[in-house]
Amino acid sequence: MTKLSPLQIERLKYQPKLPKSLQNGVNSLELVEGSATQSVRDQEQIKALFANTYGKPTVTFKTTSSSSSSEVRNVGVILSGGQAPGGHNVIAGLYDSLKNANPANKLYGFLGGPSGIIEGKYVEFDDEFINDYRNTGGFDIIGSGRTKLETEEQFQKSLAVCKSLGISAVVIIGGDDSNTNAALLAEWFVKNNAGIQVIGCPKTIDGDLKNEQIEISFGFDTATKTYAELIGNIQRDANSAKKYWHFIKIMGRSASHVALEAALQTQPNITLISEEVEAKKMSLSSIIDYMTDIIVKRSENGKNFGIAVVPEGLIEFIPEMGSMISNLNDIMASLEKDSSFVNASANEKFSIVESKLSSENAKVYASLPALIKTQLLADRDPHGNVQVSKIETEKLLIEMISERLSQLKAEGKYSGKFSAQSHFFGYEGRCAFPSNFDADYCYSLGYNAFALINFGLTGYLSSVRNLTQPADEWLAGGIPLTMMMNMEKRHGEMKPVIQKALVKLDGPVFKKLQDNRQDWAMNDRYLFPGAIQYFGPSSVCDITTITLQLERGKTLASV
Ligand code: FBP
Repeated sequence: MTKLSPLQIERLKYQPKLPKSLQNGVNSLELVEGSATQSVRDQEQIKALFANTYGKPTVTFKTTSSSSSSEVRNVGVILSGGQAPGGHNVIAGLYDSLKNANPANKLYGFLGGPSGIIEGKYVEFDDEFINDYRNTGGFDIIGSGRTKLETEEQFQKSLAVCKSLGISAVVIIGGDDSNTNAALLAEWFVKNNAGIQVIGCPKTIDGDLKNEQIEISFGFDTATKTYAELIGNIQRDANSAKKYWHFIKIMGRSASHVALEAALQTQPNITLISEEVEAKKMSLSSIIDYMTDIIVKRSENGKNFGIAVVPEGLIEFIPEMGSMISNLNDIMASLEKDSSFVNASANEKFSIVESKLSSENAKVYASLPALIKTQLLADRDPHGNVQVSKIETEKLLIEMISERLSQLKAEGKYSGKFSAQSHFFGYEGRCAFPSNFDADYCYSLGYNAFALINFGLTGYLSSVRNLTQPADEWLAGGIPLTMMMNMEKRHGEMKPVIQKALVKLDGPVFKKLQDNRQDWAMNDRYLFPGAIQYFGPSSVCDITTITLQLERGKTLASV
């Protein structure tokens, strides 16, 4: 066996906590049905597209004193999309649940994401295999991928692979796009009498797959704590050297939950929130004004340093940029397949794109530095999204602010020094050792996924809630995936997709930032969260995020 680090050795021994209802295994459960559901929007279209899986009730589990036997089942599991801390524990929970229900049950892991089920690439798990991965970060147990499962051919191939392995249920661990795949596959299997159930698990560090029943997606807790540790360290450095402005872009493809949570944990001088930028219709130029104003004022107070937190998805929320990117996405759907475009030089590509964009959008595109123009043309992901992680917004802001400050200097309105460092925190947090919260939550989600399978459900998302209470009091159940869906444009066409939950500007989490940001801008109130702790007092090791606590109506002592 490969050599393990001391922390790995200790974490392998950690026994994740389960909600009380699941502690006696899935054979002593009773299913309680809630009321029928409907999709968040576009009900008629979603109902027509998901005729067999639409409108089902939410469900919860209750323990019974009697224990039933469970028929033998083979289950397949897929890790889909971006890595998020705790994925291995979802698989460990699913494995333990299924083996506890009937030791003859088998769990197969499809390799490399959804392509594994199409291509028939898999492994069968056993105790030894699973035990090496308990409470570890990463998705390397079977790998992940972003293949979109949507065509008849892919479904047919998936069916053939499942049939050959005797698989009667598939668990897809993924974010909004991957759970959209899960919903499509579930519907197709029912429509074609395949006898194969599909259950989703809410994963994504982005924290945007949530509603009343899904209080948070797994990975958000660990990733935000990891970024907060790094921001805190940089704040200490900035406050020591007092010579740099640090511009820190924080991952989160679309919603700003990650940046907002990391900011509440660290209290930097500037925090941009994409949803606010969109709601206030802030142009790029007005964002530069806002940031420059703080930089100038701090400089007047003798502080030529500071910290600015920028959400990864910002660029798409700046109205003129969002409109240009959406126009660009439509154009790129065909240009990406056009070899004369693919082989053209950078300047030729810019001209081709500008000639195809609407005149307003072409002007916006043309005004950007070449670096950003090139990054905007990078391949779309399989779901047709521009890959915002590849767009260096933090550098764009630094460049534009530098220009603005030079102008002010020339006008005699600024005499400070502006020296900036840029950072992008994303990959640093996606595979961290799961926090105790994520270790417990993920294990419970996986354990619960098998309970949903055992009751014959399909097209459901594993739901474990009441998460600000001790794990004992968590509530296990499921919600129909179609409940979270609406119609959106992808690759130039309207498609059914799970709606992303964005930061609510009238919610308590954003309000906490709003109430404090002026003070944090000028007076340095930096917090230093330090590294995630796994051993020690519960007040340090087991606390959940500020976002979750505020959204669940908790009052915070620390912020
Ligand atoms: P998921 O929604 O699949 O969980 O992925 C989220 C994410 O981590 C985003 O925050 C980020 O924009 C994206 O993945 C980057 O993905 P990739 O590394 O595949 O480019």
